[in-house]
Amino acid sequence: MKKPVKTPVEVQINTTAKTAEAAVKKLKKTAEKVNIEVGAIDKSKKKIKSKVSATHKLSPIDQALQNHLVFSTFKTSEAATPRDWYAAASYTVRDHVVERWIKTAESYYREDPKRVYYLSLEFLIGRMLSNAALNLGIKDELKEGLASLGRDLENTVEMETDAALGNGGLGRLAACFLDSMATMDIPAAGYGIRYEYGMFKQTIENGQQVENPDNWLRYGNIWEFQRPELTYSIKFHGQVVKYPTEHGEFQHWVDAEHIVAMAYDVPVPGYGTETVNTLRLWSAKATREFDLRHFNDGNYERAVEERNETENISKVLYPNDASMLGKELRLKQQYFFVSASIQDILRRFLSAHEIKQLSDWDLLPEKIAIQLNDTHPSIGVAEMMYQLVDNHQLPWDKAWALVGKIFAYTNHTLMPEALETWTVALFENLLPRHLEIIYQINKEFLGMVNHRFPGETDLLTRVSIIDESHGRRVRMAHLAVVGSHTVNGVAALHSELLKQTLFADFNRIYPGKLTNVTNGITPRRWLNQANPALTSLIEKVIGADFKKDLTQIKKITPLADDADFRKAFAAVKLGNKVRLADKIERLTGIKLNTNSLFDVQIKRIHEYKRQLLNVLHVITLYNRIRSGEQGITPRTVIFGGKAAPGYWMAKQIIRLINDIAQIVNNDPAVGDQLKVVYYPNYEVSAAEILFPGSDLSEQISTAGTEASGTGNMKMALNGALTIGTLDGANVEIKEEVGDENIFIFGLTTPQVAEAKENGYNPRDYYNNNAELKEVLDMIGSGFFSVEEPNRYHAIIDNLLNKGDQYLLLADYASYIETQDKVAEVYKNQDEWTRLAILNVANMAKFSSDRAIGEYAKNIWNASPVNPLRSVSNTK
Ligand code: 26Q
Repeated sequence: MKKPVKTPVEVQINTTAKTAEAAVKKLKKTAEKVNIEVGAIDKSKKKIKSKVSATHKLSPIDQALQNHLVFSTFKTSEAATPRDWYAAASYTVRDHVVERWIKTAESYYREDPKRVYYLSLEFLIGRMLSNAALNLGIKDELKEGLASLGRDLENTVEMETDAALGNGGLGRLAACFLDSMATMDIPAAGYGIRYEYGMFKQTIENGQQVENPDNWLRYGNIWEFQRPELTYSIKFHGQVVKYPTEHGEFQHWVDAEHIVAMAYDVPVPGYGTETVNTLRLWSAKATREFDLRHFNDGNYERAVEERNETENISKVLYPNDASMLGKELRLKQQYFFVSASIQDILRRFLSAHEIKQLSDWDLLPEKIAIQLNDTHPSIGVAEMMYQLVDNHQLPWDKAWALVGKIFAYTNHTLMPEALETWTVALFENLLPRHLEIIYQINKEFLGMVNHRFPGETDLLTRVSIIDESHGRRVRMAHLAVVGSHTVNGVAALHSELLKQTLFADFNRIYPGKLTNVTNGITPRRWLNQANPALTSLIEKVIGADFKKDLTQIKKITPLADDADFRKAFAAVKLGNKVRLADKIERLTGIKLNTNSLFDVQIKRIHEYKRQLLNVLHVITLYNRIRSGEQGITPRTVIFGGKAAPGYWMAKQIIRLINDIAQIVNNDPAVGDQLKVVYYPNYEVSAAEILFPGSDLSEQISTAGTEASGTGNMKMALNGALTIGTLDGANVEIKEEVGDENIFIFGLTTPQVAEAKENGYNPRDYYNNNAELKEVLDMIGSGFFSVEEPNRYHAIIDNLLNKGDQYLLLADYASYIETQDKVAEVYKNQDEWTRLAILNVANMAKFSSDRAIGEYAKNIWNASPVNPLRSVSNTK
């Protein structure tokens, strides 16, 4: 039997037809297919007509650009600055985004699919205009439109300030995942904080890092939509009162301070689809009541002060990426955004589903999945319990059963100093009710463990959510593991190590809970947008499908043996090197030889990533040149990356690199054979120029320390060869490209562990390797810091006398030998190009689409909803 069409307007939203007639025709066809009443469509022809004209009112792009320039920026084309043109272009593209955004929201509302919520303290998005235009398929039109008005697309997109709401890998992964979820039509949303100041801007002054505030919102943000009506109240402090009822003891959180979270929505357009998902970022606002309290007291100043303190919560991103620091404000940030997000998630669920009885709540895990990006949002486990038990009066056990089906947690590090713990005292003061909830979770968890593993008291101590041995601290990773149904690492090796070390006990307690999803990167930004020349070369030979389905890129494999293709590929690489060299000259004044090997290490500065090992190689080369060695392959060694402001040793490493650059770059004996560059303020927009211009990708962390790495994938996808250890995703890159197409060196993870167990002595290496000894002596004696010969004493002391924690000396010889091989292969440019092509060809696995596919299938149980396909026929 045919069902009547409930609201014909709902149906017509799906149409892309440009006229009412075409829409009606199309709708009738669809209606027949899905077995709904066709007559109703004719009856609502008038409504359809107005809807069609409303949805297709967008003007041609050149006209829209002109209109926006005048009406949105209030400038004539004579008076417009490049930034005004950027604004006009953004408004123009944004109009196209908004149209699809509404359709997407409507289709999710209609279809009521299971939704995925990605909770992250960081989203390192970078620029949006170029990416939005690309994903919407209107980049060429935009380019032409701008050109017809005498403007250049490249210069226009350059005016946009990066959205740098993240530190590094973890934040950029979140951004790549948003792109993939939208592209794959997954009904997903990101939740985070709208930091007023993102990652600091780095300048290099006298060779040293200087941090400057990132006032990214100074000129406004065209890509966000403030939602002043969408607010939630967030509580801090206060106390818990307990009172008995006939159903047992109840707890109430009272006398708390209230802070308002206000939503800002950022569109996330998918590539080659109508889907536009939402990234919802929360901003802290003081409440009105808050103000009035003090105003009424006549204490105006106190009112202003409190207002500022409150709004500080979303003021600035913590620029620390590898060590946990116990700042109260950081925990406040975490709870602030998690509470707002979970309230928002539950509000959406409750507005779409009628909950009449307890069993109706069983629908919750069928409709929502929450992914925790590291432990930073793991307070969400306790917050969900709080919402369900205290606010919605669910029995504890029922609520806990639901929580266990909703959350999943991704771990991004094994480094002990990065593991999040908070003192019980801080928790008690800031979130007293949540501490009680955590105690209760822990009590039941330990009860279960004790029951299953009787007598293993050490086990209980080790896995407890409360660490009793370090002055009582809450272990956020344990809370995340206990509260999640799935825990994943981010590369095969990392996940294996999680099972064997950090979470070995949990792997015993919850067999099967630990799993792996190897990271990926979005080919839209990291190939198509960053490297248009390589993209069009590939497109010419295999078509454009690889952008949405990176498995297609394998098809270029045979072309590695095609001399013409190699020539074209090498020309593209050279073009990208020229582009990079120009940029570097503008930034630093250093002129580069674009025929030299561009050897690039760009990532956060950290001892475990071993920028210092790279430095040792640079000095080794310098010494060989000075000693008159012939036949050295000319190299440009490029470093880039930020050090956490409080990480003194990382800052010393930056300074050392710059000191070395001064000496090497100005030594007439060196000439074109070696140049050292420190690329200042490495950020997403810089990465888009650096990756395509690289020949050699440095991925040289001590085996067992880098969870995955994603720069390694970006480099290889842009035709760089990797020199790396068997660490993180390098292991899988090697598997994909083959042993002959990657330069692997150094100790393996078990060898590193063994060396440490057997009393590793770095001095043995120093005494037995003349080149190494010379290099270290030069640094230690002030060869690169004549004004202050002792400047790098601590670095040398660490390596020679303090145990060389990351085994640089143990890996030095192997690294140098492998670099020599690299230099040899590079001499044969044609062979190098062949290997580079094979690297690109074998990157299919490292698309974030593949990663998201695995999350959706194995962890979220989520399916795509395409706003074009979805038709209201079920409800
Ligand atoms: C924690 C507590 C308090 C303050 C700050 C932090 C904090 C913030 C950021 C701790 C860690 C981070 C960032 C970690 C990170 O970027 N990890 C990287 O994640 C990538 C994506 O999975 C991996 O590829 C990298 O290997 C990993 O280092």
